[in-house]
Amino acid sequence: MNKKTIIGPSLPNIPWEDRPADCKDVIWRYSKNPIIPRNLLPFSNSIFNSAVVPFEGKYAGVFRCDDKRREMRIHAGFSEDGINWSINPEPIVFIGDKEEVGEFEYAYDPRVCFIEDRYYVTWCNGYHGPTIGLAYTFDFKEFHQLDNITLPYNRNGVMFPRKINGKYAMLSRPSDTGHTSFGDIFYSESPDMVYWGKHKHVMGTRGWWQSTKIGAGPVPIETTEGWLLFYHGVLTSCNGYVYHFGAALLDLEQPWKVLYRTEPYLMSPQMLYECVGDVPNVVFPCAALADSDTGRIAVYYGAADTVTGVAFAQVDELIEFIKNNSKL
Ligand code: BMA
Repeated sequence: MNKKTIIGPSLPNIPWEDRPADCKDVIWRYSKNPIIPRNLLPFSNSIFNSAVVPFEGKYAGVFRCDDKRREMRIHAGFSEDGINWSINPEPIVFIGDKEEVGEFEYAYDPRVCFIEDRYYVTWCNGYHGPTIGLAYTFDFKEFHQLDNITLPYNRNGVMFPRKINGKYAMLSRPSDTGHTSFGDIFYSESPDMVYWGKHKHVMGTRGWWQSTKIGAGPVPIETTEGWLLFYHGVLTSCNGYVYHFGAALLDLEQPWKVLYRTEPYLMSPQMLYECVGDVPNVVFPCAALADSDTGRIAVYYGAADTVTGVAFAQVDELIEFIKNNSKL
């Protein structure tokens, strides 16, 4: 049945639950959300906005764990099934940190992307303000930190999983030092993961749920219809920011060209664990798994800056929805 829309490996053990009979949405939540509680670690205040990838037939990931001092650190974790996680109590200590890259200030909102032979981690790295940190690992035990890939101030740095036109490629969202009230998504490329340039505008804010700022979410999924990008969109209500997410399809060889983009959101904060927490009314996707055999997709998202949830979609249905509900 499946048309092999996803260009990529099969993932037979992808976490999955069928859509509930009473759900009409194109994306649906796992019934046992949140999968990671805020207090999984004895000292953790919250575990959210985290990144998972297939690893050695199972799963590994990098998790944002804020501790009870409210310091923001990232930790490695492992799982047999992508649902039940064991997270290292010690934060990642980067090799190359300090001497080469500068004093540690904070680390949050990681993304993990397998490119060629290793896993690259990008995150919001405190270096005289928020910027995009970069490290690689082969085993989720040793992490080698490289130079920051943008000047401050920037957030939501997300790699593409393969070179595009012979260059590494990433999306990022220039910002400011605070709770930025603006933000568009830009594309940059690099021959070597060090020097980044040829910056291009991909997409900006627009009405309603994406009117204040937008930012790339999980590593884009390559499909026959373009790069499938989940992205968050923020509106400013009388009670502050509200974080939703939608999706876009980007041209495969010129990903700064947006082919389709959802006018309605795919998910807004509606469940108690998305509306109540340290920052109410936030769904914030940072990772997605995809199985090219079945077309199944699992999206991992932070809820209310407190816990982690997962939601599911079928790629063909999702792409049809994006195309039928698109406004550029
Ligand atoms: C952003 C980041 C995210 C967070 C969101 C909502 O600026 O700090 O980590 O989920 O705000 O608080």
